Amino acid sequence: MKPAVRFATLILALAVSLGLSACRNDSAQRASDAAEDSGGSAKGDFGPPQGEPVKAVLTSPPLVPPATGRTAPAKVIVELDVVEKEMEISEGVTYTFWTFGGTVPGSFIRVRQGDTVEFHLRNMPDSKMPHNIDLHGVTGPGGGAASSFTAPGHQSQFTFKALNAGLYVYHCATAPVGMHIANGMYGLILVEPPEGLPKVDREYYVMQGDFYTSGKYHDKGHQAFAMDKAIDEHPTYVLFNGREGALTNEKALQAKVGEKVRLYVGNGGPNLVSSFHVIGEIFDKVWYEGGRHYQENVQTTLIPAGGAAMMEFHTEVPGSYVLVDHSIFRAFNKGALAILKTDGAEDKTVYSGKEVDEVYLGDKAVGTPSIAAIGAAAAATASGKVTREERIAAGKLLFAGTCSTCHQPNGEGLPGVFPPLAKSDFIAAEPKRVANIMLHGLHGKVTVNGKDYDSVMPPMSQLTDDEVANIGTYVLNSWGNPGGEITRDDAKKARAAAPVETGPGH
Ligand code: HEC
Ligand SMILES: [Cu+2]
Repeated sequence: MKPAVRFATLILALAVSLGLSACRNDSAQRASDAAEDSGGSAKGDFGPPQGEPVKAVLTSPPLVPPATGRTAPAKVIVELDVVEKEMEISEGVTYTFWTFGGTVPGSFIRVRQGDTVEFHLRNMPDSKMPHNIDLHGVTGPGGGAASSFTAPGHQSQFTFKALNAGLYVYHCATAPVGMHIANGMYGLILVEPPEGLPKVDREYYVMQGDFYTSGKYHDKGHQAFAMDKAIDEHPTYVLFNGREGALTNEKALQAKVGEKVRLYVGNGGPNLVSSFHVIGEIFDKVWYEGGRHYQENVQTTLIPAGGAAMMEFHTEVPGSYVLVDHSIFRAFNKGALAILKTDGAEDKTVYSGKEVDEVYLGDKAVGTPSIAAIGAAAAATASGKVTREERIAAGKLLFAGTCSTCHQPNGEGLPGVFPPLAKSDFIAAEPKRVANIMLHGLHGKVTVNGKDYDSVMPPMSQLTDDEVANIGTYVLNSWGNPGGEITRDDAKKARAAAPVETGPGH
């Protein structure tokens, strides 16, 4: 090697190592380095609390309290109320939740490593059950559970030092523990590392839970807790923030293009492990398992029942980003779906455009009429006075989410593949069998408006009788079909009946 070349190589090597060390000065990187070995709980005691006691700011989901901003250990007072209350779990479906702070998940608690936390748990006088709290961020037997057992109308108090930094689940641990958790008794407590977390533009609090109701998914009215389903681990609903649609449509999470977003995501369980994913985003960083190390460039992160993770991403292009449990039937058939709506200018060099909403979301898309029409029809049905118009309005939305992918939003079908429902002579010949076709599917040769189809429509037995009635009535009253009504009774009969026969004779 000639000296000049050798010199250039040296300069290059220097530049590279300088570049690297510049990157290491980034505060996030420092946090990560510190996490190489933070010393754990043995190094987490920064001495006695200093200054006046501070009252913790608690927030309801999806909000997160501001950073503590403290550089010394404090005494922090947390006051949390247990409230048993009836709330909607889905449109037109109610459930008696047991909550920390009146919400599912419970209030978000934020403290700093080394803080001394004086915890006050109050159980409302109108509660029917005793409750307690086990915080995974507590060092000590039961995580506070034994010291916090609280009868209705009573209050208890205990104190702990937050020795480990991280994102921790808290939950009720009163017997039967599974039932208390299944009813919504969980939340998150963030113990910030001493140097704090890197600054971001938005922080949100999302928590997954699985729910077990006496009726099926979308059965309307009040639903009781189903212990047998919980033991079998067969949830009726899998939800973010305790309600189907808690974070969609007008309640979607918000961000702007060019922002850095951090999610604090917990999983209350009681049973399922979440394969947490955001459709259309890649997590720049995931503090997996809620600990102090991060992984970069992650598509899907596992969040165990009773566990949590923090993740960060940067938004480049506008649109709706869909938070799901990628065990995907949970997202589209049990409710585990939320939306982050990002506004701002397009960048066609990053993404050419065309919204994913329609493809993925059907009736859950942002901007479509709210699913309130479905609730209105359900309420009317319950009172025995549902009108054809109410059924049609609800059916239209359900059709969009259930049938339109194949038969198309305008009912025209796709030539040679999916027969038309519009002006269908097959429907006109026997309108009531639409209910049977929905529930049992259809296969074998059918002729619709002079064209033959020999394909398979899968059965959609997950639909409730009401949903079948709504969709059926909508189809009969749309696109030049003969009109009429499919009633709940028709649906019930169709469910019990044999599938429609096709082939010769039809
Ligand atoms: C996965 C695609 C798919 C979905 C989703 C689907 N269908 Fe079908 N549907 C088909 C196919 C394919 C046929 C024809 C089956 C055959 O060839 O035997 C069909 C046939 C029909 C027919 C009879 C033929 C006609 O055109 O009149 C009706 C009525 C019907 N579907 C209604 C519905 C309704 C209502 C829904 C929503 C609840 C629905 N379908 C959802 C694929 C689908
Ligand atoms: Cu409880």
